[in-house]
Formats: sequence, structure tokens, C-alpha cells
Amino acid sequence: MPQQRSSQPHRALHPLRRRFAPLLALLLLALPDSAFATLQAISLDGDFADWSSMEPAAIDPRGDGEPIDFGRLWVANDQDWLYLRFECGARVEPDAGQDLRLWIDTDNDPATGKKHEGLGAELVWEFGKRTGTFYTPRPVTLDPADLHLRIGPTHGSDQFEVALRRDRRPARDLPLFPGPTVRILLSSGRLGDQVPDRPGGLLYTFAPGTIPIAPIDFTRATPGVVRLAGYNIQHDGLFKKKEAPRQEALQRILRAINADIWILNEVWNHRAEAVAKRFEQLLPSPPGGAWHAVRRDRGNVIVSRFPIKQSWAILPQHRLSAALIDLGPEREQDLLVVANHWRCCKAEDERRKEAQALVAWLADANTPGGTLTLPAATPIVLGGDLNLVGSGAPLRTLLGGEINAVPAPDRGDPTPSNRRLLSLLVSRHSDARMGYTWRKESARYYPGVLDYILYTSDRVTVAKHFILDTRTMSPARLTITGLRRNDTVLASDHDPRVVDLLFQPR
Ligand SMILES: [Ca+2]
Ligand SMILES: [Ca+2]
Ligand SMILES: [Ca+2]
Repeated sequence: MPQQRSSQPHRALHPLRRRFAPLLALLLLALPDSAFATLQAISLDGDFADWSSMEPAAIDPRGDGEPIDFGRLWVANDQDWLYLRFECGARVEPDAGQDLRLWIDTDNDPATGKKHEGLGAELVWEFGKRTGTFYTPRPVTLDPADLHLRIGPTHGSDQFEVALRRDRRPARDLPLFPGPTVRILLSSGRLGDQVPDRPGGLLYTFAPGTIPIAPIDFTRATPGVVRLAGYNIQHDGLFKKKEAPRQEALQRILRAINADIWILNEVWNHRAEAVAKRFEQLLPSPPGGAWHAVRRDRGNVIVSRFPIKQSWAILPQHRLSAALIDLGPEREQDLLVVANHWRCCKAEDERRKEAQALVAWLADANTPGGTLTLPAATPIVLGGDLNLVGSGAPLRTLLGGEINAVPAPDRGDPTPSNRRLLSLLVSRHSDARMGYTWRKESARYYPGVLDYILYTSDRVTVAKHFILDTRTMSPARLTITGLRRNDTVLASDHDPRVVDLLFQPR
């Protein structure tokens, strides 16, 4: 007679987990199966400062799993979203190359759903495959759009924040979250780690209440700011004259933002002069003013209400260029604007090359000699589509390390006190606690931050900043700002980023 087999596959224990098992059992006995409930304003932007005041809901030991070795897990909610943050002990890419799974028993009933570690999970999400299953009880395959699943960052990281929309009905009009209490578990493959490391996962009760989202209004922070916007206009979007609704949407967006300096990506087939002329049509200059534009690579155009003094191509055959902008007699210094549109998708090696070339070029600009030398501590702002999926190493190149330790010309060798570093600007949508600048349903990548702004904080102060996405604006706010719900989608597959900059007066 054949041996009876359990319907639930046996989970093989990692040797390290086996070693920790007795200690874990003791720890778990001491822990009550208490329900956590935390109402918290989380911004889904790949930055974790918004979690810093919270205690973790579960702590898994280090060294009991590989390659993913879970550490702490936090859970929170607001009126619209369930949020998770977790540490995975190793840098992994959210959309590939790992077996990270989220199990949620969404009705807190072990008798329904997919049986796993004491849960009856209605939802199983496989991050690396960007797909999941909803057990209704019939299994239904889901994609990220079915859940409005968001994850950040969307490049390699050793921790992530995830959001799931609470009001989703992923299949057969059944609610994703039918009740107030759920059980949550994260796992990593057959031999991997899990958190919490106990049957039944983490019991979480949605905290009642509402945290209003204060809209960021589009008026300038103060009259003295310089407003800069970065915008990938998708395939020469400004010039698709036959696409009237798109042109109207673009015009409403340009007028709502009303920036002084624009970093445009994907101006493939038009000269800088044509862009300046088009800007005069869409966003006319005041009397006596004029739009200036420069194009020094194959797709980026820098457009400015201020005169452009000089410009450079930074890396031949790549979309990387810079312009020195004269901010007028009332401001002490010129502004160096760097336009970026890094190589897409799998071209990680090319993005590394672009990051290294940019840092080297900035080091040259900040140091006497070489191909160019800027006046000491010239303010620098970088913007554009960095296409940062993959490892995230190119961003780390930009943000730190000796390669970016540039001495001010009059201050000798770099020391920690006189390094010029680039600061990363983390923004949210004007009307939502969301940080993505690109979102295409059912695409190969999760919605994420592809469009960046970085700046030298020693001579520049950021006075206001936001991402414009009309999909996350309320009807009332659309009316106030002169926009329509589908404008950002009609105009481009990317959202514009906006920043108000303050400079030292003369
Ligand atoms: Ca965040
Ligand atoms: Ca662990
Ligand atoms: Ca269940």
C-alpha cells in the first residue's frame, strides 16, 4: 500500500534555520500571537525614513537563510493601503532573480485558501515573477495591476516597502480584504528563510482611522525660487501635432507646472530651436523674455527662461549632457544643469558606464585643469530618466564613495568636510503618498522611480518638490490646477518631476 502523503509539501529547513530552531521555538513560546495595528502615513517611494518611528512587528534572526535572510518586518496601514517593510539580508532585485513570496490569509481563516505554514492564504504573491495567485477558492492568476501592488525601491536593495490597495477586488468581484484581520508571512523559496518564523504568520488587524493626504499646491514656494522640471516626453511627444488630445494634455501639464528650466528626455528628432519655438506656443514667454534651448546629445534638450552660457556632451554616444545657466544678476552663481536619459532595461553595464562618466566629469568640473573648470562650488542639479531598474549600483556610484569626493579648488585634498556630494531628492505625488514616476500596467517592471533629481545641497536649498500624476489627483484638485484625470497618461508614459530651488542671493 502506498504511503499516505500529506497534501502540504514538506518545507525543507535550511541548515542554519535547523540550528536556530530550538532557540526560535523558545522565543515564540514567549511571544503572544498578538495582533498589530498601526495607522501610519507611509510614502511608497523606496525611502524608509517614514517607518523610523515604528517598532517592527516581527524580528527574524540573522544567519538562518540564504541568499535571502529575513530580518525585521514592519506592517502598517492607512485608509487606502496595507503597507509592509521588510529586510532581506542581501541585496536583491525586486523584479527578478529571487524567490521572494508574500502569503496573506486575507480572511484570517486557515480553512480557506492555499494551506501554508498554518495559513489559509487567499493571496500568494511571487515578487520575482511579478505574478500572484488569488484563491477564490479556484486559483486565479494575478498581475500587479489587479492588486495595485507597489514596491520600492524598484532597483536592487536589501530592504523594501510594499503597498497593497485595500479596496481591490482581484477576481470574481470578491474583495481582497473581506475582514478586519489578516495573517501575513514572507518566505523565500523551498530552502529559504521566512518571517515570522512560526506557524500562522503575523496576525495583523487594520487600524481604524484616516490619515489625510495634504495636497502639495503647484504655486511656487516663494517668488524668488527657480523652478526646474524633469520630464520624459515619450517619443517626441511635444511634436505629435496630429495627436490633438495629447498636445492639449501636454499644454495643460506644462502650464500647471510653469517651470523656468526643463530637462526633457526623448526629443529624438527635433532640434533645440524647434523645442524653444514649441515652448513659446505652449508656455509663452512674458514680454521681453524668450525660451532658450540646447541639445548636446541624441535625445535630451535643456530648455530655460534664463540664458544658457555654455553646454557640453558628457559621454559620446550616450544621452548625457550639461548646460551652464546664467540665473541673472540677482543670484550669485550660475547653475549647472545635467540632463540624463540613461540606457534602458537590461543595459545595466551601460548605466554603470554612464554613472562613472558623469561622476568623473563632475570631478573634472569641480577641479582646476582638465577639460573644464567651474567656479568653486557652482550649484549642480541633475535630472532625467535614469532607467534605474537592475542592481541600483549606478545610483550608488552617483551618491557616494571616493569617486565623488571632489575637492573645492581652493581647499586642497578632499576631506569629509569639503567633499561635494550629490543629494537624492525623494518626492511624492502632489496628491498621493506615492513616489513612482513611471507606471505601465502589465509591464515587465513594477511601477517605480525612473526619473530622478539630484543636487548639491551645499549651495542649493529645495523649497518645494513633487511628482505630477493626474491619476492620483481628486476631481476638485484637477479643477483647481486646470488638469484632467488622464492628462499625464495621455501626455507620456512618465510623470514630470518638479522642484523649486533657492540660491544664495548676490
Ligand atoms: Ca517610504
Ligand atoms: Ca533570518
Ligand atoms: Ca483563508
